[in-house]
Amino acid sequence: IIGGEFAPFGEYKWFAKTIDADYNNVWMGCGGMLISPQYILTAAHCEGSIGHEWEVNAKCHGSYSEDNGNCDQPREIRTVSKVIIHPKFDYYYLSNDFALVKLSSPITNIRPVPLDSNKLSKTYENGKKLWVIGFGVTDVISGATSERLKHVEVKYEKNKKCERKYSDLGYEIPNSMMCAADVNKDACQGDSGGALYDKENGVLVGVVSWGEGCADPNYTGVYARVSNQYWWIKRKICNDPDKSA
Ligand code: 4AZ
Repeated sequence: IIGGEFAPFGEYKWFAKTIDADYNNVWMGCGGMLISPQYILTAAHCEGSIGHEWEVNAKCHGSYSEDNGNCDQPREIRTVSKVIIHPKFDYYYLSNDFALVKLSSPITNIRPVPLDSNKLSKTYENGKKLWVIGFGVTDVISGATSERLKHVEVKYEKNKKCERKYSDLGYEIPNSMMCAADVNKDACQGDSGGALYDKENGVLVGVVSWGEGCADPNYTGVYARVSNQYWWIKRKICNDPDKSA
């Protein structure tokens, strides 16, 4: 997260991150969101790390030494029982950059984040304020990431306007994507799979996906648009014969 602040403890308990339990629970470089008791929504291009373990509950994220007693809830760690990559995910264009991760057992003490089921994000005007959340790069020069969860307020940018910026690189911004950033505020490497959150309405509207650089005024951060694939997500989870999911 570029230009952000530490997220208050407990604000995004549904936020999750990839870890490797075989290596001291080291962070594996992607984020995700608990969207039902047993499913995490993340980015398909995080494929390399999403099959390891997941840690949910941002209240305690990265607060091993600096929580000042705020971390009164145990972090929830689960192995993965299934990974579902969106069938139309395109690694070259990064279109439909969605993956669903089924956890080995449900998480019952954390409320999942509601999804944008009403195509709310399609009604946004340029400048609509949203929040990006993650542990990714905070400084482009040093490449440093954050031990503690960060968030930053960014502004929505309509696809046409965003696509114009990317036209010199020949990149397209189809409906399955959406854009948001602000001056010196953006998602960056390591924020992938994390959340673009409409705090006003309490819904998850995007998944951190890609962008040319970070906080570059010439290129806006790009997200997978949740409302575009809401029914795919819903169907996959609801059709899971395991009813606790
Ligand atoms: C990445 O590499 C990445 N500025 C994610 C988001 C952005 C850039 C890079 C957006 O995961």
